[in-house]
Order: sequence, then structure tokens, then C-alpha cells
Amino acid sequence: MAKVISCYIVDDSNGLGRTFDGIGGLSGGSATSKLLIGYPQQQQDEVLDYLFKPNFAASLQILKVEIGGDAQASDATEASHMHVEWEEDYNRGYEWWLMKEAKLRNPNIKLYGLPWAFPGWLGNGTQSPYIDNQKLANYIYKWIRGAEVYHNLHIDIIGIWNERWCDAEYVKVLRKTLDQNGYSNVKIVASDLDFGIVDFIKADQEFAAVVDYIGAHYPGVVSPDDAKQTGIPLWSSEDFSTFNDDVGGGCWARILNQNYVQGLMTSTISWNLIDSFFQGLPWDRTSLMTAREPWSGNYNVESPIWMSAHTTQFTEVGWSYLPHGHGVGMLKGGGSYVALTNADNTQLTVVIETMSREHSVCIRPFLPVYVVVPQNVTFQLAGSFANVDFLNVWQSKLRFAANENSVYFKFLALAPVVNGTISLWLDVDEIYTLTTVNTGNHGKHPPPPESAPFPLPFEEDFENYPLSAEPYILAPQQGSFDVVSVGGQHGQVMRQMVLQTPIVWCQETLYFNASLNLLGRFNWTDVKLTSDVQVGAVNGSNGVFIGIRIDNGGCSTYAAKGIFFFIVPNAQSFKVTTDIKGKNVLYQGKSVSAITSDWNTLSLTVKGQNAVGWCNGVQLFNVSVPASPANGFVGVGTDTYGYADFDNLYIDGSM
Ligand code: 147
Repeated sequence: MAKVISCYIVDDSNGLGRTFDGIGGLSGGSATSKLLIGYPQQQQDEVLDYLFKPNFAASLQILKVEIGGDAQASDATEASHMHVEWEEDYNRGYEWWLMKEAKLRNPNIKLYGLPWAFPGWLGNGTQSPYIDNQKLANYIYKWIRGAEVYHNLHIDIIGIWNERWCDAEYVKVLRKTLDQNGYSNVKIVASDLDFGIVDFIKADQEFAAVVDYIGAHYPGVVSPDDAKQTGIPLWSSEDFSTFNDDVGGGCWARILNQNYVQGLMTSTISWNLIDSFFQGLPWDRTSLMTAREPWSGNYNVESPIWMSAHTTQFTEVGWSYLPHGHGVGMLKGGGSYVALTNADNTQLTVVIETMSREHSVCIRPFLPVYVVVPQNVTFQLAGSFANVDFLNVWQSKLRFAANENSVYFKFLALAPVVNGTISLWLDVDEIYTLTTVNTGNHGKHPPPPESAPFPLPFEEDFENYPLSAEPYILAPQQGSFDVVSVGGQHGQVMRQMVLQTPIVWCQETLYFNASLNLLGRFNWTDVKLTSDVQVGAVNGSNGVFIGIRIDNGGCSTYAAKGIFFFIVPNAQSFKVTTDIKGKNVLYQGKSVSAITSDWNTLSLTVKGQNAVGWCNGVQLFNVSVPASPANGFVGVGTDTYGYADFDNLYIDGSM
């Protein structure tokens, strides 16, 4: 293969390119960082350092979070701050906590909130949140104010409705509502779907005036000309979603550069920030790193963390890219480079990537064929950078042969710039940063504890949670579950809070107006599960269930199979079914005196092809069950929306 030798000018004499808005990660859309809050303190702090601490690892510049809508949107539901219209609560879920931890490490990190779904009352019986634009604007404004009042968090950026219809009239009402309430500095992103929004921006000046950033998802590094011509900054406001091995790292490195080189996008945000959800749920490890064992403290820092560092450790939000052809462009031998500088043009950072197509494919969209070859590159520094003497050189090298190890974010040298030029030999699948910034650091914590399976027996009585918390170790697939106090011998319990169908993000979930909260290991086969259960006296669910070998979560929770033991306390009836919808009945009973209208203790043992169930110590059934599904999570839930309480969960695997 012929060697390619090329020279590239880095020069600010003709002005600058667009303002750099930062690299970020997304918690939510949905529940992707669910298990992190339950980690042991030491490992939790370490993981948060890898994500957010400046000059340590990923050093993220933006944290985007879901504004919980009580509905499923990928990996579990996230709690709304207003389950019902007549209440507000800012202690639910874990996004407040995560934002505070991020700010603690980096006070300059930008916070961005976006809803995927909404509690049903906002739709007034419909699936549209735009029935009453003022009501919706108030709901979002309350979330922003709640962040400030209860958590001392300033929200910088707000979105509309993830990947769904963006109503221009609503966006105008939102802007006005925020302005009137002292939040004129909160910026608006539209539409968190694609560049189709540009047509609406072009057609409506008032709308154009209230859109601060045009956010497209998975743009495949390109944006249309008319988007660029609006002059409104363009963002890839959700991107990546690729398995976090080294190909995932290659994807992330390539799009971080090329989203600007080709698409003029000045921010890229990873879906998602961290895989902190049970293995077996959808979207396994499509995350910057992995931490899903709160019981062991084990976690994995993956290659996308170090790919981020190449940009984030040597730039700040508010820096500028250099113009195309003067520090930004594609390399002749394949790959790309971007140069950025600070406000007074005294610092220079150049990020270069040579990711091959094979080793940088992202989940979507289709990546056109291209070729990268080893190449020699020379950068000629001019303008404000003509007198730069030395550049710090940082390298990552992704290797894919079985006997080779990748190199992640390694300091190579303080290299001299001779006569304003610096030359590098670039191999394929490498990333380099050349920078005047001296603070780069490959941060390192001691190795985490070994990976271990979910420990049994498991007991949870919810007494040690703060009120309103969502229990850390359960992942609600439908419905939303808060810790509440009922007093008496039950003290604190876990209550299902959703009373009506939410405005959903996963359309499929409309087939299943009921709740499920799961936990454990997807490969569990023979298990005993016990829970105290009670339906609410007012606005209660019809019935409750406990289940074993639950084989589905995420948007397809409605299709879950397993062994489910339902009771309807007020009818003193029960059934055991092989589906979460309760249609495929193996056995049932009516007018069972063991079932009370108050608290009941349900137990279900599934072993081999046999299931036995008890209520308050009385055996109600002993039936054969199908061989499939042979394994799955355990869970509790309700057969309709409505209040129901759960207490004293107990799981035993020694049967
Ligand atoms: C995105 C969602 O916004 C995320 O919550 C998460 O589900 C993510 C998983 O990759 O996907 O939604 C998309 C779903 C489909 C496409 C794009 C985004 N698509 O087919 O282009």
C-alpha cells in the first residue's frame, strides 16, 4: 500500500469555526443508571470519578437526564415528580442524586433534562401531552424549579419530548413560562428526533427564536445544508448506543470528531452514560462503561471512557473549533482531525482519529464504505499558534487481534514543534490528541472487587430507605414504586403509585395496563419468592401478583412469560398463569378463605416443572408448569394500575 503523506494547516488568522458545546452522557431514556445508587460507597465514588471528575477519565461536560414519566422507555420506568396532578415530590428516583454527584465533581458540567413519557393526567385520557400546553409547560417548569429548590441544581438545557412530536406552539409557551419565572437562561433543544424540525424552524420565525439548539439523534455524522444555514447550533443530542467493546470505542471516537467535521454538530451525547441495569434487560452494554453489580461492587471501565478523554480533558464548553481547512477536516488517508482553541486563542487542542469502518461501526445508521490507510501527517501551526513550542501527545490504539492489547489514552511525549510543524505516523484505528493543555491524566482507581452473582437469600423490608425513594435494587418495568410509610407492624413499604395509563414512549406498553417491578438474575431457574401484599383501599389496583422466571422486560414487558401467582383480595380469588397478562391460566380458585382483604403473605416456589403457592401459610396450588421459559427474573406487580403495597420481600434459591 502506498504511503500517504499530507500536510494540514492549523490557523486562526481567518477567524474561528463554531463554538464547542461539549461531550455528554445520558442517564435515562430509561433507567440506565438504576443500580448505581445502590453501589457500595467506595466503588460508587470511583465510577462517578471515571464519568465526571475533570482530568481523570471521561470528564464529561454535559449530563443529560430523563425527566421521569412513570412509563417504560428502554430499561425501567423513571418516576415522575407528579405521579398525580395534586401532588409534587422531588425525592423520587436517582437522577437528582446523579446530577448532584456530577456537579460535586465538576461544577461546570451542564445539566440537560428531557422527558420520554408523561404521567397520564397530563393527557387527560389521550396519548398527547399537548392537550393543554400551559399545563405541560408548568409541569416542566416545576421540574426545573424543583431541581433548584430541593437540590440546588441549576438546569441549563431542557428538551421537549424524546423522539416524538415537537409542538412548536408548546415550545413557545414553555419559553414564556420559563422567562416569566426567572429561568430565561435555561436553553431549549428541539426536537430530539431528527433534522426534520428544520422545516418548521424555517417556516416560523417565532419558533426559530425560541430554539437554542437543534438536536438530532443518530445523525450518522451528517446534517443537511439547510440545518447548517439556520445558524442555530446543531447537536447530536443522542448518539452511540453501541456495545462498549473496542468497536464501540471506535464508533465513539469517530463520531466525536466527525459529527463536527461533516455535520457541524458541536455537541455529542452518548445513550447511554452507564450500563447500570440488570443484565438480561434490553440494550446490553450500549454504554460508556458498565457497573451493574451493586452487591459485589464490580464494574468495568470500557474503551469509550478513554475515547471521550481525548477531547474532554483538553477542551472546555465555550471553546471554538477552527475553521474547516484551517484545523478541521478529513485526512487524505482516511480518518479526521479537529482543532479547538480557548477564548483568547492561547490554548490549542487537535484530536485526530483513524478509525477503520470495520472497527468503528455504530448501531445506527448505516455506515457507508470507506478506507483508512496508514499515513504520515504534518500539522503546520500558524496564526496565534505559530509560536507553540511543544505539544503534549496522547494516544489510544485499538487492537483487534486475539494476542494484542489495546492502548487507552496514554501519554506519549511532550513533542517539540519544529519551525511551526509537527509530524506523526498514524496507523489505522488510532486516536491522538496534540495539545498545549498540560493537565491530561489517565486516572486510575484500585481494581474493583470480582464480579459475583446476585446473592441469595435476599431480604428487603424497605425500612432503611428515605421516604419517596425508589427502592434501589428493584427495576420497575411498568408502574412506579415509591417507599411510603403505612405505620403499624409494616412500617415502610413499597407502593405502586401509577393510577392511570401514562402518555407512553413504548407504544407496545399500551397493551398492558398493569405494573411489574423485577429484580435478580435472568438465569435463575428454581427459586422461592415471598412477599406481603395489599391492594390500596382507595384507588387500589384490582389484584397483585408475584412471579418467577420472568423472561421479558423493557418495552416488551407486556409479552413476559414465566410463572405468575395472582390474587384479587376483595374477591378472595387467585390464579397461577404462565403470562404476565394473566390469560394463560394453569390453575385458579375462588372464595378462598385464606385470602383476606387486608395484608396477605404470598409465597411461590418454582422448581423444575413444578410450582407451589401459598397464601398466609395455606397451600393454594401445586401444579406442573411448562419447561419454557426455563429461567428469568423474579418480580412483583399489579394486574391493573392503582395503589398496591409490597413488604418483606424474600428470595431463596436453596431448594
Ligand atoms: C433511542 C431512545 O431514545 C433511547 O431511549 C434508547 O432506547 C435507544 C436505544 O438504542 O434508542 O431510540 C431510538 C430508537 C430507534 C431509532 C433511533 C433511536 N432508529 O431506529 O433510528
